[in-house]
Amino acid sequence: MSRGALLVLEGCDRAGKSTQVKKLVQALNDLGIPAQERRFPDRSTTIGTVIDQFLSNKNDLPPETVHLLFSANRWECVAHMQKTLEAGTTLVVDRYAASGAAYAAVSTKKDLFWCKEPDRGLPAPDFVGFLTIDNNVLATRGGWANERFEKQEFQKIVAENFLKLKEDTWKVIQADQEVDVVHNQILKEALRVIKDVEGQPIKKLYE
Ligand code: DGP
Repeated sequence: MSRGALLVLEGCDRAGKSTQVKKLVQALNDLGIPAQERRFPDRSTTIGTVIDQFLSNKNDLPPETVHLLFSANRWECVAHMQKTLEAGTTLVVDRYAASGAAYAAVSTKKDLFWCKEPDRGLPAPDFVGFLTIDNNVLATRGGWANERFEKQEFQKIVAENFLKLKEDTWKVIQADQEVDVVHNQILKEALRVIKDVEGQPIKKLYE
């Protein structure tokens, strides 16, 4: 049986990732392609609960510790992700390792190389759609939750970090267009990648 693809949407807070993840899963399922949604941080796990408390300012932890917790939160889901992909189901993931490095480099003030290391060996995304949007437009979008990292200056540097992390599997998508225009671009890429990786093994990140 051919495997599913690991598709990731990345971007700053409020870039529209969650909307696009849902639309993509729905569109793939409508086309008869098995696909499931996932998001990181996964706040439903024990580690995710600590992350959730940190993000909502209910606990204080050193930034390095937080970084490792975010990574651990991804690692604890690996077996399930791998099983799902091997069973032929595509995963559409809202944030993954690039968020880990892009955010941690700001909060820990360490370089991106250091920040990438804990995620080395995770299942590698077959595709990363990076939703980019002007920082000032971002600031005017509703739905800010006043969580820990939701500050304009912080988000600006995160956006710069994302671009430094860009690899061949990435596509930069202008997110300040109509929702359906953005969706159609992502869907086109997703269909191409799902077909391309059918017979390929799941790669490991940064290896
Ligand atoms: P979200 O649930 O997508 O709104 O993410 C919550 C916040 O956590 C958001 O400000 C982005 C940040 N974040 C997501 N993943 C990571 C990560 O791996 N490391 C760090 N330091 N921050 C992250």
